[in-house]
Parts: sequence; C-alpha cells; structure tokens
Amino acid sequence: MAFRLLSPKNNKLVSVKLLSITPVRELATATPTYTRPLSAAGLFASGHMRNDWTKKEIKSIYDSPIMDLLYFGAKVHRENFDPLAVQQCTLLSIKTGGCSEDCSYCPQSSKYKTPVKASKLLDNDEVLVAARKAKEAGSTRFCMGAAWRDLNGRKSNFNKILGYVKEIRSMDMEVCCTLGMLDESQAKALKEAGLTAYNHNLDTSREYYPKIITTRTYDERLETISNVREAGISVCSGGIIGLGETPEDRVGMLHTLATMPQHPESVPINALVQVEGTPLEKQEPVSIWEMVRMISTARIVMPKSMVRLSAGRIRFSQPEQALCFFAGANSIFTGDKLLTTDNNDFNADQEMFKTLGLIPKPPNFDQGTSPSNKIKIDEVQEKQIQNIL
Ligand code: SAM
Ligand code: DTB
Ligand code: SF4
Repeated sequence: MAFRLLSPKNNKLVSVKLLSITPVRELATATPTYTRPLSAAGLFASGHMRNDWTKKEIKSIYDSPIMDLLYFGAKVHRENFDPLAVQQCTLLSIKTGGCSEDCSYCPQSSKYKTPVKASKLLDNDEVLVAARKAKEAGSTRFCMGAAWRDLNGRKSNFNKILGYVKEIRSMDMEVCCTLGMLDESQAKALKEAGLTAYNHNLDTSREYYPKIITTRTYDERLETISNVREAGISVCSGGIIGLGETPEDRVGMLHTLATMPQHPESVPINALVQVEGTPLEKQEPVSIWEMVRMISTARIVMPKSMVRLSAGRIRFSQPEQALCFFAGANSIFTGDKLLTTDNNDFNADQEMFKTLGLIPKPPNFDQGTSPSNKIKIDEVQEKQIQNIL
C-alpha cells in the first residue's frame, strides 16, 4: 500500500510504501478514503515506547490538526489505559509560603507580595486528618507540597514528613511529595518510608527556564529527578503552559521528558494560575486548544505515563475538560484547593464523572518499580519510522 505523507524535513509530499510497518502494532488508521497526507499525530501514534524522539518529530505532532490530535491521542490512550478511568488526587500544602526561590509563577515565593501567608510545617494530626478525608472523598493519591528550595538544614521537619509518608501509605493510597531539591540520601529515606512518587516539575524548556527562575538551574532540576529515579521512586515531572513561552519551549520540555532513559510515570500539565503580585499575574490565559495540544502530544510520545490535567482546570468548562480526557489525560486534582489557589468545586467534579461516564481510577503502587514504561526499542520498527521520514 502506498501512502502520501508530509515530510517534516522539507514539508513536501513524499510517497511511502507501508508494507512493513504493521508487525508490532496496527498502523494508526484504517486505509483512508481520502488522499490528504497522514498528519504526524497519526504517523507517530503507533504507541511505541521510544526515548529517541527528536524535537522535530515532537513539534510535528504538536502542530498536527486538533481533530487528529484528539483522535490519535485517544487511540494511544485506549491502547494503554482504560479511557474511562480517571484518577482523583488530593493536594495538601504542608508548608506554605516564604520560599527563597524566585519562580515567577509562584505565589509562595518570598520575593513577591502575594495573598499567600507563610506558615510552618503542618503537624501530624492536620496532615493525617486531611489524608483520611481525601481517601473518603475518593482520592487514591495524596500529594504533600512544601514551599522549599531543598531540605538542607530541615532534618527534624524531614523526619516528620517521613512519618507522614509511612502513615498515609498504610491507608492504602499512593503517596506523593514535592519538597524541592533532593539529594541521593534524602531520596532513599523517602523510598524507605514508602513514598510512591516524587513531583519535581521541569516547568518549561531548558532555554526558557532562566526567564522564569533564576535561583536554580535546569540541571539541578534534572539531578533531583535522577536521584528520585535511582532511589526507585516513581517520577512525576511535567510543567506549566502560559508562562509566555513559545510552542518550541513546550515541545522542548516534552522532549526532555520523553527522552529520559525511562519516561516519568506521571506528567502533570498545568495551565498557569495567574496570581496577583507574581511577575506573571498579567499573562494571557491559555486556550483549551493549547491544553489539548499539550495533552495529546504528551500522550503520544509517552504512551504509558499518567498525564495529569492539573492546575488551571478551574477555568475550563465540563465539555472542555472532556476534550482533555479524550485527548489522553487520566488524572485530576479534586478538592476545593490545589496548594494555595482555588480548585474546581468537589460536587461539580462528581457530577462531571457521572455526566461523562468516568470511573475513579484505583491506586497503582507498582509505579517506579514496574517495567511498564521502561523503553524497549524495537529496532526493526525504529528503522521503518526512520525510512518513512
Ligand atoms: N517547592 C517545590 C518545587 O518547586 O518543586 C514544590 C512545590 S511547587 C508549588 C510545585 C509545582 O507547582 C511547581 O513546580 C509548578 O509547576 C506548580 N505551580 C506553582 N505555582 C503555579 C501556578 N501559579 N500555576 C500553575 N502551576 C503552578
Ligand atoms: C503540579 O504539577 N501541580 C500541582 C502539583 N504538581 C504539586 C501544584 C499546582 C499548584 C498551583 C498553584 C497553587 O495552588 O499554589
Ligand atoms: Fe518555591 Fe516551589 Fe514556589 Fe518555586 S515553585 S517559589 S520552589 S514553592
């Protein structure tokens, strides 16, 4: 069978024989009844686990027509997950505000005058009561956030957090923390306490990072992610759109994530929440189509990762959120608050589950140890894709 494809190299139509692409998976579409070339979203939606993506390939997926992104994102999603199952997660800010970092989106930075009031680490009872409440409300993942650059000089607080992790894990929920930078021994201690996942976002591309944060480097971010991975903890890493970045920056961030030796098990996609007093308070809100592009592209290049529709969801209507789930998102944060900003109304979320026929996704404790998203490159398949391009 011959196909005409748009070559990402020179944007010209090339004729390609597709006789040999099918052995591992079906080709992305049935034989089309039209002659228009297959878009990159379709071309790369074979569901193969790859960590040798090029930026050009990812950009060509990102730029595909929205309807193709929706369709092929959904296809890859359905091949790897139950598309009706959406995980509900709960966030708790266990140590709020007063942070020494200058992340220009963040209301918790001490560099900016925002409505957030700094407070000390929450005590045992407050945290465990919140975790129990989250579980009763249907959450299967409990995420504790602290407004710290790192844990240095915080030994007693860190020991308390290790205790919280142990207790919450015994409630049969996934436990995630986001506490800033970790060294190897801190990552190991969290693993021993039973931590399921550690969230450490790249936020944007390496190139745009210094425009957003000047108090740490991209490499420091990657170093923590590597310490988390080495300790056998599941990696949660994604970013924010709407920081004033270009589409190339979004693609750059996805490229860094999708070319890691093992894809992060969890990829949160946040839309900037513009908070008064932060340097980004006047940023233009991102559109639903930008969210869909980001979610579908993440789903296609990291087929087995949980793609989390995260901050900024409050601005999206139910039909808009449905598009995100269709495109490949399979997790949301529920509860009235994210860390410091408002989240969607809890009852409205439960109504949305009913209306869309969604079902709560059970916890997955294998993450980080499961081989499911380790990359096994199929060399034959790889050559076929290269030949097409
Ligand atoms: N201090 C730790 C750190 O930076 O990794 C953990 C807490 S920090 C608040 C966790 C993540 O929340 C950030 O990496 C960022 O992606 C996200 N975030 C913070 N403020 C946000 C905002 N205004 N809008 C969207 N996402 C935001
Ligand atoms: C992530 O990527 N988004 C969550 C979670 N990981 C920790 C945090 C969103 C924070 C939004 C701003 C706030 O509420 O302070
Ligand atoms: Fe601090 Fe994290 Fe906020 Fe940056 S994102 S200012 S490190 S709490």
